[in-house]
This record gives sequence, structure tokens and C-alpha cells, in this order.
Amino acid sequence: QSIVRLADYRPSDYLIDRVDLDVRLHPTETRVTATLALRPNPTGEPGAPLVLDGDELTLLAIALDGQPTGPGAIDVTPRALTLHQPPQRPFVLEIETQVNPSANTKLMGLYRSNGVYCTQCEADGFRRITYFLDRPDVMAVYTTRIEAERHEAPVLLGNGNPVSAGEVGLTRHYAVWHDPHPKPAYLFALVGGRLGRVGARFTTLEGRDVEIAVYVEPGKEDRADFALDAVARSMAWDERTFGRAYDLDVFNVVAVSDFNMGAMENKGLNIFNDKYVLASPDTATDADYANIEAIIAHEYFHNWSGNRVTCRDWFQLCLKEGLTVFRDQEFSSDERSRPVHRIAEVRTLRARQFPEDAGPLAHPVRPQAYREINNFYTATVYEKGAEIVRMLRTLLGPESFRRGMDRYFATCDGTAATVEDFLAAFAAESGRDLTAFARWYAQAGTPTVSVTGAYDPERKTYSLAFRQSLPVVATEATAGAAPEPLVIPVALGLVAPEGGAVEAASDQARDGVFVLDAAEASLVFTNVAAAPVPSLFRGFSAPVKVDHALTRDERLTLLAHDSDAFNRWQAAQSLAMEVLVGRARAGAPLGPEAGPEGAALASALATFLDAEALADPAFAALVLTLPGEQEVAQTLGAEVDPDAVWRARQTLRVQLGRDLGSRLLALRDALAEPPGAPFSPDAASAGRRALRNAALDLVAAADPQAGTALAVAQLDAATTMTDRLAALATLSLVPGEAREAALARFAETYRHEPLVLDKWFALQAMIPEAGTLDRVRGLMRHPAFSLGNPNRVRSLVASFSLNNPTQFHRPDGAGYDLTAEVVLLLDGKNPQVAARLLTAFNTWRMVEAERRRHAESALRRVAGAPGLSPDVSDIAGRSLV
Ligand code: HT7
Ligand code: ZN
Repeated sequence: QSIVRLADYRPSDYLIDRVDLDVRLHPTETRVTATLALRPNPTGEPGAPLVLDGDELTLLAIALDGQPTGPGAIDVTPRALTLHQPPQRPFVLEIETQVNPSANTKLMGLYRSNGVYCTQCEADGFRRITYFLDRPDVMAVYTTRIEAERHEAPVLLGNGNPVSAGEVGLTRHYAVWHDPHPKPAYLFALVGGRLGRVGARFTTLEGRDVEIAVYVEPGKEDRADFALDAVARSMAWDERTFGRAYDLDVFNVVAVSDFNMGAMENKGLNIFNDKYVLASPDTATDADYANIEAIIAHEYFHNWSGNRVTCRDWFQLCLKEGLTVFRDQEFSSDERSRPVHRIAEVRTLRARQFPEDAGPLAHPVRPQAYREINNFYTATVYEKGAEIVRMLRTLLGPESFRRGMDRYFATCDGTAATVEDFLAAFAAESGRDLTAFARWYAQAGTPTVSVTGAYDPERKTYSLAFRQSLPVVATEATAGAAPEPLVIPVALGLVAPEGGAVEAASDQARDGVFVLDAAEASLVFTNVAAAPVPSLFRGFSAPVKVDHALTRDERLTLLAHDSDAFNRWQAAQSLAMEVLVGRARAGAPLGPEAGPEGAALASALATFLDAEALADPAFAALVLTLPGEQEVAQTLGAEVDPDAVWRARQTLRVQLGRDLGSRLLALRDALAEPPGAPFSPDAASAGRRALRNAALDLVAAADPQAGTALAVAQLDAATTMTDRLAALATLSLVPGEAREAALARFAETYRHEPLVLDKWFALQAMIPEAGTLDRVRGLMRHPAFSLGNPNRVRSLVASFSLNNPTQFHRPDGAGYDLTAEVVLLLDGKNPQVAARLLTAFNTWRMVEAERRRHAESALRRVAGAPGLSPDVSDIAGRSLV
């Protein structure tokens, strides 16, 4: 497959102003008539042939300006329709195609999910519906007529506003939708099916009365209320925070059960994976509620950052995704606890994006080349993309940032824009030169910032020397060229060893932010009465690794006294990481305690819990949670033995559970909900549950028998899925009768709830025991499992391959073999999901030699298989480079 390069971008030779679609839905023979109003693009090549994209299409008829095309005028294949000599004036093409939604297992284009017709067009699915200029810089106004059997699809939804509806003969009906906002084809959507609805009204700041609705499987309407409320809260927040109002009369959200990703921001008609819509206390955990709120917000916010202003080409994906992730993170921080949410964001970044940036799939936030765009919906584009926007705000300050956003929306509204357009708005608004800052978009790899501090008691100065080092990442475009220094905002402060802020001045740090924009730089504080402890990268002000050799006492000072909550958490993480890395590197055996460092951490945590756990349980739960195995492996960097990492982490968990046991039990009691208390998914209630369950986890690590008894009791008494699942997770780590009985009972209770069974699949796939491989193979034959449903594959197989490091990296290579086998099985059905599963091999070069050999041979088996999809072939090829 050919490589697409940013450097080769050329405007389209033709534009499409209006699209009239007539879609006659049928399970296997859906007919689509597209009437396209085209014209030559003044900036394109005059006289060029018109080449429309297609994918697995059957052409039934074509007419040019109402006349059949003459012999030799067009060439048609399932992948392209070429009109050799298009008129050099506005003209109309009418194209009739036929597609088979029931056979569409790729879930791109028009497909059926549980009998519901739906579409997914980003990035290039529209070409699976009709021949089209399927590129984001071709923006048209769409009118869609949808027709179907009434009994099969009583609900017919499209983009924009409803125009008309009516009967067709005795059994069929139709609806017409018109979207007045020009949009690229990837934002097209339609839905037809038997669906239940919940609705509400929202009046925008411009006085527009909007009908908002969430459509779900009939009978599950009561599980859609939370999502509906999240839509209304998102609308209000975007008005308050960014002055952005909604621009249609209706806003519809539809939940479907077969979906390749989380959700899709189609104009006025967001389509969601039902996992991110349906919620009830009995079926959804607190994490589910938080995800639903965040993803509803994310897709809604795209209405401005993505739809009103879209991307010129797919290299600019971060323009909409990074910015929209930033916006949804801000929303969640405002709706919940800002520090707690920031910690969650950073944990995700470190667990997903840092490894990606350090492995063979590393790429810049704005890639320069791709073979398969669907493989670039990555943590780097999304999460690191959001960090860049956040750094921009830190550098400019909140007011200037907001004015820059206003200017961006004002100047780019209705256009397909680039990263340069985005930065230009902020440069113009602030008067700052952002040329060097723009390197964040172009250079792959996580920078490391090394810091040394020195106190001069004579001069009463404290100086900090910074050095940034950037990995050389050989990508298509850079060919391993030496990276240039990045502009890194370092939010910082000084803490007195006995607590309290040090009131020291430095004219190099404005508003507590020092800007490191050279390879090396230093910063001097004056009037510092005594040696302070520096608190650096407060709030994780830049997506970097920090190499700063603080002593244990200095870290303890930060944990106890820093005014920045993120760095208090970071101090505990760093203390734990030192223990974990030391033990893993030494290959230390599993034991009851992790040495004096483990004891020191336990004692600091005891003090912390006594003073603060009840005041902020959500934060306390995070402080108690040790860095994950993958993060420890990343810190080790090379020749990693995943079993040694697990033993190190388990030993420290045992020690914390033992040393803190009585406190943890007391906290569980103190935080218990009074019997009959009503359920609330709010952050405070969720925080109490999180701490109770973090306590259970550690108590059970130290004393599996006591933990089992507590978990069994919790499972019996639980009134929320959060508590039930936490108890089951605890039990899943203790081999024996109680575990198997609890798992069997849970499966029986929720046998009609696929989304709950997903949690059950995932828990079992993550058990760090040798028997898990066979368990996963067995569960793949479970009646509730299906390779055709992406949620099932992610719950069972991806949980094993991506979230069970000891078993994926089994020394005998059987974990790699299972993953490769499923990737190949799946590739024929759903290449996108198969390719994503294959990214589990991202870390293969980091593991020790024997495992590495097995991983490489599994990867080579995949790469060499005949008939691979471009998606899987791209990931396999890059993983092996
Ligand atoms: N913009 C959406 C991306 C998306 C997607 C991409 C490829 C294949 C299927 C997909 N479904 C959704 C989702 C988002 O980030 O908002
Ligand atoms: Zn998005």
C-alpha cells in the first residue's frame, strides 16, 4: 500500500458544494442515490480527471447533468470512479450504488448493529456508501432522504435538522434531514432502527431552543438519563468556558453495540459505542460514569473543534483531537476534582502514550507520512496533542489563551484548517513567536529534563540547572535527524523542609512558570533563607520525564507539604518507583516486605492517611495506588523481566497492606455508606468508594484469607457495580474455590448484560497466573463472546494482551502466540480492531532476550501471513523495523 505524505498535499481539483442523498435501507441490498453538485476548484489543476474514491462499492447507474455518460467517459472499479474529461464549469453527477450493510463486518461505512442501521465514516468510510471526494477539505451541504420498512426502522435519523417525513406505500416510510453547515464526508451519518428515546430541551445563549435526545435499545431508556444530562451540562459548559453555542435545532446521540472506537462526532448525530452511554448503578461502575460524561462532552465539543473548524487533511488530526481532548479534560476537571482528574490524565499518558513514544510505533503528534490513517488515532495524537494545547495555555496565561481560542474559531469557522492556522491565532493574539513551540508537533519521543538544584547559604540564593535531552526517533520524515530544543513550561515553586511555601523571588519565573527553551538553562531564586525543596513541573506542566535526584526526605517533604496536589501524589509515586525499580532490577524474590524503603513509604502513607484520607478520599485512593507494571517496565527501559516487575509490585503491596492494615480497615468502616443511602455517581461518592476499594485491595494482598472474607461479604451486600466489581477483582487474585464460585455466580446474574459480562471477561483475562492463557482460550468459546463485536474482543483478548504483562510476556511465548492468532483470525473481519490488538507488541524490544525472540517470531508470523489488511500489515511492518 502506498505512503501518503504531508509534503505532497495538494488541494482537490474539484469541489462538491451540495450532496443530495437518497438512501433506501435494506438488510443486504441498500441502494444509495447521490446527486453531487460539483465544480472545478480554482486552486486545482484545470482539466484534471475527476477521481472519486470508492471501497467495495457496486455501481448501478451514473448520469452527468441528467444524461447517461458516453462510452469510455468513465472507468469504474470497486475502489474508484474516474470521469476522464469533466466539464470545466459547475456540473451534476448522479450516482447510484448498492451496498450490503449486513455483510459489513469492518464496521466502516453503512452497517447493521443488532439490527440497527448505522454509519461510521471517519476517517474514510463514506466511500463505502457512495463514490465521493472522500477527503476532509471537500466540504458540502447535505440533504439526506432515508427510506426503510417501518417495522424494521421506525426511527430514521440524519445530520442537521429534520425537514419532512411520511409514508411510502403500505409498509415503508421516509424522513428527510437537512444540514445547513458545510461539512466533510467523514461527518456524515444516518441511523435507522427500532430505538427507545429520552429527551430534554436546552436553550442556548443565543436563544436557540434545542431538542436533545439519546436513543438506545428499547427497554434501556432508564440507562440513558445520565448521558442526556451530560449533554446538557456539556452544552452549558462550552458556552460558559469558551463562548461556544450549539447551532442546530436538534442534537441526537445514538448508542449502538458494535462500534470500532468510543464514539463519533457526526454533525448533530453523534453515534456512540453503547458502553459510553448506558449507565445504571447496577450495571455501570464509577469509572463508567466518568467515561460516559467525558466522551459525551468530547463528541459534543467537536461541534466547534472539529466540525465548524475541521481538518484540511488527516495529518492535522491532532488539530481536532488534541484540542478536543484538552477541552473534555477541562470539562471533567471543572465538573469533578481538578487535581484528581489531572492525576488520572497523567496516569493514562504515562501508561499509553509514553510507551508508544518509546517504541517502534513512535510518531510525531502531527505525523509526516502514513500508510493507513486509521492506525493514527493514537495516544500520541490524542493525549500528547492535548498536552501541547495545555502547555500553550500555561505559556500564554489563561486570558490570552482564551482570546487566542476566540480568534481561532472566528478566523477558521467553516474552513478545513491546519496546525499552522491554530498557532497563528495564538501568535497574533499574544504577539508571541510560536515557531519554536511548534516543534512539539513535529518531533516524536518523550523528552527528559534533568535538573540539579544548589543552595548557596552565603548569597541566600537557590539555583536550578535544567538540561533537556530529546530522543532521536527515526521516522519517515526526520530520518533520525538531531532534534531541536523544545519550549518546555516548568511550573514550579519552593517548599520549606518543615512545610510552607518559600517566598523567594526569581524574575526568570513569571507567575510560577519558568520557560526552558534551550538545551540548557538555569534559574536563580534570591532571598532564600534556608535550603528549600524544589517542587517542579507542578500539575505536570509538560509531557516530559523528569530526572531529578531528590533524597527520600525531600520527597517525603513534598508528599507532606507541597501546595501542589499533583506533586504530592508524584512524590509518593517516585518513592514507590524507586523501591519497585530497585527490586525488579535485582530480580528480587516475592516476599513479605520491600526493605527499609518500603517501610519508610508505608510510614509516610500512614501519616498521610491519618491526616487527610477522610477529607479527600479520591485523592487518598490515588496516593495509595502504586505505579503500574507497565510504568515500572518503562522506567527500567531494557531487558525487562515482567515477572520480576510483578514480584516487586506485589511485595510492596503486601508490605503496605500489612503495615497499613488496621488503618485501612478503619477507613473502610468510616467510609461505609449508611444502609439505604441513595446512589450518586458524583465525584465525592465515587471517591469514597475508590478509597474503600483501594483499602480492600491492599488488605487482601497482605492477608488473602481476610481479604477473601471481606470481598465475599462486599459482593453479597453491594448495591453498586463499583463495589461488586472491586470485590470480584479482589477475589480474582486469590486462586481457589471462592474465586471460581464468585465468578460463576456473577456470570449467571449478568448473563443478559453484555456490557457487564465484558467486565467479567476483562477481570479474568488480567489474572497474573499461568492458567490465564487457557482460561482466555476457554472464554473465547463462551456463548457471550464474539469476535465480531469489538467490545468483546477488547474486554477479553486486548485485556490479556495489553493489560496482563506477565501473561502476555510469558517466557514460553504462548501469550504472543495467542495474540498473533487472534489478530490473524480477526483481520479478515475487522482489520481496524485487529491492528489495534497487534499494538500490544509495541514493547517487545524492551523485554529480555528469550521473550524477545518469541515475540519477534510471532510478529514475523503475522507480517508474513497472506492477504493481510493494510491496517495489520502497517502495524506489523513498523513494529519490526
Ligand atoms: N473522531 C472519532 C474517531 C473515530 C474513528 C476513527 C476511525 C475509525 C472509527 C472511528 N470511530 C470514531 C472519535 C473521536 O475521537 O471523537
Ligand atoms: Zn475526538
